[in-house]
Amino acid sequence: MEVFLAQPRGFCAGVVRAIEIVERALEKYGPPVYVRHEIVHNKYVVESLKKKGAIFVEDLSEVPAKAVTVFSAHGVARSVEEEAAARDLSVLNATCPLVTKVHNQGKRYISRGRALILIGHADHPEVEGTMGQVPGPVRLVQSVEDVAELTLPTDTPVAYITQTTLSVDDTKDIIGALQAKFTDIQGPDTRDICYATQNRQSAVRDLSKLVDVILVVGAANSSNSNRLREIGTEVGVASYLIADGSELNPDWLKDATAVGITAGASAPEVLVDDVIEALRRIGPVSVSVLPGREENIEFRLPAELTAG
Ligand code: 0O3
Ligand code: SF4
Repeated sequence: MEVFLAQPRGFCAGVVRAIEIVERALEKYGPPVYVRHEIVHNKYVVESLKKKGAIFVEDLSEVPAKAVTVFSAHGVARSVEEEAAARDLSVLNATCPLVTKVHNQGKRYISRGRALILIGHADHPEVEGTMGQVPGPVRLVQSVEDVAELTLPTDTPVAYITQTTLSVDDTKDIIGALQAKFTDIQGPDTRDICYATQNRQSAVRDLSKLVDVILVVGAANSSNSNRLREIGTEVGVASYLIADGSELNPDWLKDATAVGITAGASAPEVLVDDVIEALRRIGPVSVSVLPGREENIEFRLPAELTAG
């Protein structure tokens, strides 16, 4: 069995930064450190940090007063920031700078008097955070059909922003529908889908040309990982999202001679290794890494974790 690894795959700069914030907070302040929501959408990462003393909560009411509290990479609404301030929590914000950039764009558009449209998935924490960061109503659209249902007059000055982990292709279609509907519309110069999402989607397309089956390593609740699996399926390659090697089903490989592996932005490389090991238990494999775009983006940590 030939195994091809997509490049790039796995951790993005925002995920590396978010995990490092929790680790450094544990070193600097000692456990426990509270984390609101999974720091990134990956059980293995969350369990590893739990072992080091992190406590994960969904609601700040579960955090004792004054405790060190980290906001996850996906961002939070202003109401969450306000609640943390009211409860005197010591906050470290691990929101990815590229998510914060989207928040700031939204605020700018609203301050210029535009009606704001967010392209994204309902109930996703990043969308909840972005909707709760901008001071004004936000209309959420998830599809071209949703655009048709928007009741705003078509000459209303509007602006759009997007979730960072969407399908590049679907988003192009939705932006196209918005531009066709509204006469005065603005959007960010480059779409807000982040570099890591775009690079991983383009790498899985390259991968799909060589393989019979695609395995995407990532969590079921990880938006960017789900998009990678969808792309594989759309181009006609059987594609499966798996958390680790234990979820590999040998039946998927019955007629396959070449298997492609990629990983979502929140999936650590040890889990890719674990999937390769699971393949080896089925039969001999040779592994090669595809050529792909190099990434060298790094984000700075919050100052309080780097000083002294
Ligand atoms: O947003 P998504 O569900 O893809 O989040 P993950 O899986 O934790 O990956 C990191 C991406 C992120 C924090 C938002 O851009
Ligand atoms: Fe930031 Fe993009 Fe990674 Fe999300 S996927 S954490 S926006 S770099």
